[in-house]
Amino acid sequence: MNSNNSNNISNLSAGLRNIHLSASDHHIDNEGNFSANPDINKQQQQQQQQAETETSELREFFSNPTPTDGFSLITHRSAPNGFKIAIVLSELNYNYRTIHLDFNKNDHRLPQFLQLNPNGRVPALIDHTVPNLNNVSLWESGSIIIYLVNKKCKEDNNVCPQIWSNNLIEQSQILSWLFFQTSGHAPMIGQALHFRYFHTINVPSAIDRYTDEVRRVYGVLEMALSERREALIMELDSENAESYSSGLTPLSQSRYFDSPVWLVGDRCTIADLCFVPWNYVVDRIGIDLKAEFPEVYKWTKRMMRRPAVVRALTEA
Ligand SMILES: N[C@@H](CCC(=O)N[C@@H](CS)C(=O)NCC(=O)O)C(=O)O
Repeated sequence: MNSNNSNNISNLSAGLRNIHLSASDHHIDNEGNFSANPDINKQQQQQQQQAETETSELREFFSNPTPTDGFSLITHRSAPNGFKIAIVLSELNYNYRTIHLDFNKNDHRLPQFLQLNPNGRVPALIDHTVPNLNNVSLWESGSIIIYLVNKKCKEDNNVCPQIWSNNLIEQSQILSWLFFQTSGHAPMIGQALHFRYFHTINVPSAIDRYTDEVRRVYGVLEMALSERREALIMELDSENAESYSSGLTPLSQSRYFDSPVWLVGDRCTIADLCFVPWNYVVDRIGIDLKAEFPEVYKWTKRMMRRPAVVRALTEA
């Protein structure tokens, strides 16, 4: 595991705070018409040739003997999906090394990398611990997370880790949130970030469309967590339940108003944890979780204090 990073600043935060617009790949003429920069193809070819001769963490990883222990997590310094895997590895106490891919050096197009992940994106994970199969490669963050919790469960004689479940109904509820995160949450924030910071022309309607969709998704989470909160208060604060139900006393007055609530069951699971790295960067698209989605904010803050999450966000 990367344990030499002793400072407390999250790499994810540092990476995302450095994102900037690149203006070199488009051209606007005197009348304001947009076109691809005529030199762009030439530039790209030159960059590609140069990239092919460069070194990088990933190239070094491939040119060295394959590790025989733990996991190798291939990610990027500002990739929330990579931090999701680091969090789960860390929660499960698995040892891993991190290899940072460099998109500027075309690492994602390397044939060896495409063999690990045909989609050419991060994260990819290699499990070096499977007997007789030194390299099991995994890709798609949701699928990697499911692999890891099931592997741990098997290793512990079918006693599932706290962040997973061996109850079929609970499993399906956890998976619903995990799939919702990977298909509805992450891609919408990704697109909102893209149109806000990376797209070559300013398209306000696209920025609005994706930012609104992210807000809708947070509305779904806020509602789910608020329902858990209400149920918890009604159960634990039963002597005041009638007063809360009739609206005479606001729920915010309950001493359980800040108690932990989770998406599934009464403990933190991968259903919750998979949202953390993206919640952490959503202020970059102008969403203020604390003001707009207070339950999501409390829930995220609680998870950010978990030692395994702190380790993953600072070390991966
Ligand atoms: N569905 C994939 C998404 C992977 C993905 O898009 N990763 C981002 C980083 S968070 C990436 O590699 N982006 C590079 C690009 O878009 O070229 C997963 O969950 O693993």
